[in-house]
Amino acid sequence: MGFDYDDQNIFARILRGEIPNDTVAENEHALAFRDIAPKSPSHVLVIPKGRYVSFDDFAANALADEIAGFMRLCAEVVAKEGVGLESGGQGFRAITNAGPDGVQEVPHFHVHIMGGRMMGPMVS
Ligand code: DGP
Repeated sequence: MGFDYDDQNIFARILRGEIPNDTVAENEHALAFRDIAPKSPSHVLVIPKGRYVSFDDFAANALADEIAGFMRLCAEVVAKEGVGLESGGQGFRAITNAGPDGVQEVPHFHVHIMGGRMMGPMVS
């Protein structure tokens, strides 16, 4: 994979079962679990099971099946959380932070799916 990956990052440890998580959904390629410090009534993190540091690493280097599995799990999460437009929900925000300027804390690619309230301005 493209970038240096730290096997001791917290999400790698969650994937290995070393740290518990509140799982929302899972498939062959991805895991979705509740954020430990939720910023909205529904705040779920979706991570690939592969060793990808950030969005650009995943986008450039993941296999098509991994990308499809990841995206389909995102769809499952928004449906399960009742926020997806396809299932009559009010909508949500899906964001990913990358690197220092993106204020990425955990160096394993993840998307935040946040819903259950109206979001504020996108950039802060
Ligand atoms: P960021 O890398 O800045 O996109 O955000 C990382 C998020 O991960 C942050 O919202 C808090 C969450 N987080 C950090 N450690 C843990 C953990 O051990 N368990 C869970 N469920 N979430 C965590």
